Amino acid sequence: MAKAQRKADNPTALDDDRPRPAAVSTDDAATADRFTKEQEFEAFSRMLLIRRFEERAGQMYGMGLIGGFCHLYIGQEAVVVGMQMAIGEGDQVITGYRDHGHMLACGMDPKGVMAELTGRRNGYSHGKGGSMHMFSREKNFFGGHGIVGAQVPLGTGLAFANRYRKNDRVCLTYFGDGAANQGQVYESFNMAELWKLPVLFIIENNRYAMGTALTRSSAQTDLSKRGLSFNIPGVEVDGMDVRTVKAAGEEALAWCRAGKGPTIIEMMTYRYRGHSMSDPAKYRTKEEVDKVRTEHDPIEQVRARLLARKWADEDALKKIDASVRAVVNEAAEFATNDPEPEPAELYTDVYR
Ligand SMILES: Cc1ncc(C[n+]2csc(CCOP(=O)(O)OP(=O)(O)O)c2C)c(N)n1
Ligand SMILES: [Mg+2]
Repeated sequence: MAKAQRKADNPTALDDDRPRPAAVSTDDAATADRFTKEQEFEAFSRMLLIRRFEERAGQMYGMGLIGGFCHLYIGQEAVVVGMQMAIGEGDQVITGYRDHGHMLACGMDPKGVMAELTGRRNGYSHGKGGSMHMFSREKNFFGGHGIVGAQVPLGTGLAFANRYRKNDRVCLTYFGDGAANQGQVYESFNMAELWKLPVLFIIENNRYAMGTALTRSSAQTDLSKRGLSFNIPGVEVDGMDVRTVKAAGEEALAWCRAGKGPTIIEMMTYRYRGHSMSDPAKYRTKEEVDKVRTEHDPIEQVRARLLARKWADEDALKKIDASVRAVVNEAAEFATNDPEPEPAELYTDVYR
């Protein structure tokens, strides 16, 4: 099974004594997980796309261009990018409402995602779904689910279909630390292990469920152990380091593909922004957020390594940033000028 990345230091000093992700550093302690130059560049630009897209979505929300709920993924980018660097052709992804990063990492069009956020006709759901209701069969992205934990039985069902069709695919089922306390998660664990389904449960432990810290809501805060009574193994991984994410993902996927059933990866991560755009964030200090941002940022880690190895200079990295910003600008422009759906659209995609 994937090796646990248990780090000795406790940099974010929260109110439990669990190990915390390693600090931004140019050292290569995890030599086995070392990236090539190409992989570092790939990780850098893919994470940056999510970061810049989310920053722009936040601005557009503030301008009143995006309505409803909007949950940003800023801070957690290494999780989904590292996993997408590990998956194989045809593997599926399903997650909750904090889903923009997953869609972009799956290769969905930033224009279509942003246009859905602004409720326009060329959005992925023709402007009728918004942030939490986008799907792409083509890119194997199965949502985006607003009911906490709902994606877990759905992802298990996708894995059941894979098993039934003998197609060798694995369903990556992402959920949060808060969702890990949902009953349907454990019904899914039971069936997944009983039938040895190819499902990889990825718990994105960003330490909070809305305004509730994990330590306030959970008797067992080591979420990698949550499958033990079903005989599902799990590991805890530094979810701020894209290299350790990819390495753990590859091992876990090999486990699932070998017919050994489900497994769990608990990704230790952190969200910088509020739960949603309307979160006053009274439950944590600014210092706590700043500390993670300055010492553990997933993108800064890659930037620091690229510079230290002299694989890039500041200018080259600025150029990548500029090209990522151009993609995001184009998406924002499109999502602002694309018309709203025709009123007749109200009667399409409705099932009786
Ligand atoms: C069944 C259900 N209960 C409550 C809610 C309200 N709610 C929305 S998000 C959320 C917190 C979930 O936190 P977590 O699973 O840690 O995910 P994160 O937001 O941190 O990504 C809650 C309680 C909901 N959407 N669905
Ligand atoms: Mg959470």
